[in-house]
Parts: sequence; C-alpha cells; structure tokens
Amino acid sequence: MTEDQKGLVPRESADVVVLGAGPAGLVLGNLLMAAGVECVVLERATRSHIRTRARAGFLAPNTVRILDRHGLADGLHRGGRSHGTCEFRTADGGFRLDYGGLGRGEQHTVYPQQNLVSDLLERYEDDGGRIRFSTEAFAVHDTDSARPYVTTRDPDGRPVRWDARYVAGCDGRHGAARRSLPPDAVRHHHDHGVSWLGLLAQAPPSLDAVGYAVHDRGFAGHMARGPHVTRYYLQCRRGSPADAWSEERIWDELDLRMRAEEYGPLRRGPIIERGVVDLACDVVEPLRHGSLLLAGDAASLTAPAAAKGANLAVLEADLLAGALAEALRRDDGAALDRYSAQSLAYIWRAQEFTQWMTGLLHALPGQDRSGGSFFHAGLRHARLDSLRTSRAHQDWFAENYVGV
Ligand code: RFL
Repeated sequence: MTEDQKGLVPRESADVVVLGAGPAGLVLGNLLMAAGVECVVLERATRSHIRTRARAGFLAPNTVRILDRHGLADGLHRGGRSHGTCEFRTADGGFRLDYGGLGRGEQHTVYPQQNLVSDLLERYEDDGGRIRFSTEAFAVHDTDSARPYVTTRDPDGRPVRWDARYVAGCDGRHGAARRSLPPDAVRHHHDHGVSWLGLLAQAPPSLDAVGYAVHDRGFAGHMARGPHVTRYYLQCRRGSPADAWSEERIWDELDLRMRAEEYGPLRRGPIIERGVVDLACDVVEPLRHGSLLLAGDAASLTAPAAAKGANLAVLEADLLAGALAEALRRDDGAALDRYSAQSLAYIWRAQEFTQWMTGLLHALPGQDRSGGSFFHAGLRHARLDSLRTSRAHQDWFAENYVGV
C-alpha cells in the first residue's frame, strides 16, 4: 500500500488545478479568478526562472484583443511595439512585404514572452491567486471520474496530493498532463527534419523587419525583440550541439546567409543565449479526457517558423476559462464539451500555415540540391516568386501570418 493510499500524504484541493505557469496556465489562472472559480497553479520551475525565460515575441492581434478584453494588456501596450513588415532575402534578390497593410490590415505586437509572463503573474498574485513554485506534478489520476487528483512534490521534496474537479494541463510538451493521457488519446506527430540554432544576441536589430534568408547553405532568420536584443536563427545539421560554433563563426555565417555583401553587415554583439530547436510539431486529439483538459504546448506543438505557439496558448486558455466557468458556476457543461473541437479547428489552421512556411524557408530532407533534387528547389523558387508578385497571394500570407 502506498503512502497516499494509507492517507499519509498531505492533501490540498482546488476546483481547478492548473499545471504550468506559462502563457496558457497564467492566462487561464487569471480568467478563472476573475470568473470567481477557485483554482491553483502548480509550477515546476522557480518564480525567477519563469520571469526570465526568453521565448516568443510576436503576439497576434487576436492575442492582444483577448488580453485587452480581460484587462491584462497594460504591460504590452506600454512596452510592446507594432510590427508589420517582413523581408525575404533570396538568391534572386530580396523583397519586402508590408503585411500590416495587406490582408485584414493587422500587425503583430512585439513583446517578449517573459515580460508577458511577468505581467500575468503579477496580476494573478495581486488579485490573490494561489500559485506554488518549485512544485512538479508527476501524474494526473482518475481523470475518468469527477474527482481527479494530481500527485506532486513540494519544494522540500515531500509528496503532496491535490484534489480537483478539473485539471488543466498547461505544462507543455514534456509535462505530467501528456504523460497521464489515457491510451485512446491520439498524438499526431510530424518531424520537419530540420533544426535551428536559436540565438539571442545582445545587439540592436539589424533591419526594421523580420528577416527571412533562403540560402543554399540553409535558412537564417532575424527577429527583433527590443532595441537592444535580437533573436537570430541559423539552420543547422540535426544533432549538432548548440556550442559547436564560436560566436565569430555564427556572425560570419549569419552575414553570409543574410547576404551582408548586398544588404550591409549585421549589427553584432555578444550571444547571450543559444539552443538547438528540432522543428517538429504535434497535435493531441481530443483535448479533453474526462476531467483533464489540455491547452497550449501540452495540446499542440508548432514549429517556431510561423510564431503561433504562444498565440494559440492564449486563445485556448481563453476558451477553456469560459468553458470551465460555465461548468462550475452554472453547472452547464456544454461549452466544455465543445472545447476540444473548437480549439482543434484553430490548431490545425496554425499547423497548416506553419507547414507551408517551413517548406518555404528550407530545403527539407531529401529536397536539397546536394541530394540531387532540383525539383523542390524549383517549387520553393516559384512559391517565393508568387509571394513577391501576386497581391492575392500576399493578402493570403498576411491574413495567415498574423492570424490564429
Ligand atoms: P510553456 O510556456 O512551456 O509553459 C509550461 C510551463 O509548465 C511548467 N511545467 C510543469 N509544471 C508543473 N509540473 C510539471 N510536470 C511541469 N512540466 C512543465 C514549465 O516549467 C513551464 O513553466 O507552455 P505554454 O504556456 O503552453 O506556452 C507555449 C509557449 O511558451 C510556446 O508555444 C512559445 O514560446 C512558442 N514560440 C513562439 N510562439 C509564438 O507565438 N511567437 C513566437 O515568436 C515564438 N517564438 C517560440 C518562439 C518557442 C521557442 N522555443 C521554446 C523553441 C521561439 C523559441 C526559441
């Protein structure tokens, strides 16, 4: 008999136990609090870790609208910047797309994810929200019942059991929610087969646009994060370690792929963070398993090529908060029943565009010229040419690029 079964493990409870304090978990926590639903957020990492973890930066207009609607957007209105241009650099010359003036005429707001997370956390705690840091969830149990529970360990390493009516799995792709899915949950997985060396440079942006360089040596990307910090990506060989290249080699390679000879050199600075990202995506179906519901990266992972992940996380958290509030406050489970299908419709649209974007920017495995395939290079060239010249194609791109 386990300690839990003997009743020796301390027990705590909340109507909704939210796993993870990323954008999904913290938006959900704030909205549940505002709706008068009792909840707690359990987070594996420390407070300072989540407040400084640099990741996304491009927020979609719909994300801003959701945060605005719930009074959670003050910080991003103060510190964010509108952004509506991208620049493609290719062997056939470059072209710029002012996507903010195309499609529905909408722009991104550039606001680092760690700032958004800090704002959401501050607001949640100011409003009296309960959160436990350094508390890792191990598993979610009895999800087919109305009394699920989560097994965790507190910061001192002691086991604690959290009883709930619903558990929201917002703990990312390697979290406890995914590990606790029943065997009939389906996980659709797709590996794009390419990897990026993701870099954060203590350097001002080098161009006033998102830069996408399509090069025979591989993709390179440029995304401003603020006046003094810029994110760069370099396509690298699968399996290569993040520290394989010196800073000098990184900047030389970025200059080469971003075609510095033609456009001018990049503004260099110390690389303050680096990591390899394998471009893969997946979708869990359905997103509801009894009393366990998934949102954010726990529900679906998108490759960062089209910057959809954080935006989907906020959208799903908004839908889920409304559905949980109806179920718990008005005893009406209809919205909760709709949550999975509703969210999956957005998720598949984002996956489709991300797949298109990934194909636009890279030679995928088996498609590179060294592999003997000029066919796919031809297709990529035609796609870029269409984007350069067709207004209809540009409108389609703009709508999907800023939309979720
Ligand atoms: P998060 O942000 O990963 O938060 C999950 C939280 O759960 C905690 N956790 C646990 N807590 C308790 N028990 C456990 N067992 C736990 N396991 C994990 C973790 O510590 C963490 O705090 O997921 P969430 O909230 O779903 O948000 C998703 C976004 O973070 C993610 O999709 C984006 O960062 C993706 N992404 C981008 N998305 C955009 O919309 N726009 C972008 O410009 C953009 N750029 C990026 C990105 C992701 C990147 N990485 C990580 C590959 C750039 C990069 C480099």
